[in-house]
Amino acid sequence: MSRTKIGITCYPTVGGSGVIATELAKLLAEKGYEIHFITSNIPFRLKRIYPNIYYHEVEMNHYPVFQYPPYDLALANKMAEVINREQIDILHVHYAMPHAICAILAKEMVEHDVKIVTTLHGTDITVLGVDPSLKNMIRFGIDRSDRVTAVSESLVNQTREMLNVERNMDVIYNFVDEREYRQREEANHLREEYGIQSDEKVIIHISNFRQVKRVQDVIYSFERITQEVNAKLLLVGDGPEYSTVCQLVSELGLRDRVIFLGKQENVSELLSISDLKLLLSSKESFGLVLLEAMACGVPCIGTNIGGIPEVIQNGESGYICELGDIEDISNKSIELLTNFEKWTEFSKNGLHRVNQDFHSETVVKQYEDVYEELLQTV
Ligand code: GMT
Repeated sequence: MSRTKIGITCYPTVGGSGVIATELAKLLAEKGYEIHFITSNIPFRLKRIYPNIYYHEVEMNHYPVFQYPPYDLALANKMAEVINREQIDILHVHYAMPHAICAILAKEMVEHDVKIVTTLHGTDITVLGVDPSLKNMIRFGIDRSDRVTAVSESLVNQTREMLNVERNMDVIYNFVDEREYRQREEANHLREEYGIQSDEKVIIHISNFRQVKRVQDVIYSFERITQEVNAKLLLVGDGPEYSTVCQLVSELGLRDRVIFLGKQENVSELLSISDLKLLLSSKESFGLVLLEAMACGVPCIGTNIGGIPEVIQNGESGYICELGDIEDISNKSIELLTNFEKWTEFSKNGLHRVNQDFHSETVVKQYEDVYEELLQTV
C-alpha cells in the first residue's frame, strides 16, 4: 500500500502554531507518512534533513502592475501544483486565514481528490474574527474545510460565538516533544553564567512581546515578588512591546534583576533553570509555552483567559488568576516560591498532566484518526 501524503501549510516563523505544525510533521514522518510543506520559508524547527519531509517554497513574482504582491494567490497556486504533482491526500493547514481559503481555492483547481483539514490556533478567530471585513471570509474557510480542529475548548466556543459557525469542530490539544522538553540538569551551569546566586529563585516569561501578552503585568508582579523573595526574571523573546518593557524595568529600578535574553532557540534549557513561569495574557487560545514549562517541571501562573485554564489545573500544577490582578499573581507566586513542599507537588503534578493529557503520542494519534477517517470517505 502506498503511504499517505500530507501537505502542510503554516506560518514558518517563530510561534506556537508553526512549532505544532512542524513537530507534528516530524512525528508523522517518523511514522512513515510522506510530508510536503508548502510555505513561504523553511519552517524554523526543520533544522536538518528528514527523508520523508519535502519543502515547496511559495515563490512571489513582483510585477510592477500589482500594487500589492498577491501572496495568497501564489500560495493557492503552489498548493494546487503540489497536490497534482505529488498526489497529496490531505492538505492540513494551520490558521483559517488565509490558509484555509487558499486551500479551498487550490482544491477547486485540481483534478485529484484532496481533503482539507484546518487547525485553528487562535489569532485568526480572537483577533481577525472581530474585523467585519474578514469575518465572512474566515467563516467560509472554516465551513468549507473537510475537518476542522481547534487547540482548545475555549477556542471552539469563541469560534461559534464570534463567527456563528455551526459545524462540528474537534478539540485536539497541543503537545510537546518529550525528548526535547524535559528537566535538563546539564543546563545548571547557565545559572552561574547569568550571574544567578544559589539562593535566588528564577521566574521566566517567554512570548513574542505583543500587547496581548501583557508583559508589563509580568514586570509589575515581579516587582512585588522581589519585595519578599530574592529572585531574577528571565525575559525570553522579542516583539513590539520590547522597548516599553525595557523602559518599565529601568523605571522600577529592576535592571539588575531582569535578564533580557531576546529570541532563544533552546528554551528547554532556560526552563530547566527556572522555578516559576508567568503567562499573564489577555488573549490566549492555548499557551504552548505553559506546556513546555510543565514538561520541564516548572509550575505556572496564568490568567483566566481563553484556553489557559484548560492547560493549568488551578491549585494543582499552578494557579489561575484574574487578568491584571497583580496582587493575587504576586501573592500566589510568593507562596509557590517559598513553600518547597507545595512547589515540588505542583512540579510533579504538571509533569504528570503533560504525560497523561498532552503526550505527543496521544495527540499525534488524534490527528492520524482525523486523516484516516477522511480518507475513508468518498
Ligand atoms: O500567541 C501568539 O502570538 C502566536 C500564535 C501562533 O500563531 O503561534 O499562538 C497561537 O497558537 C499557539 C499554538 O496553538 C497557542 O499556544 C497560542 O495560545 C495562540 N495565541 C493566541 O491565541 C494569542
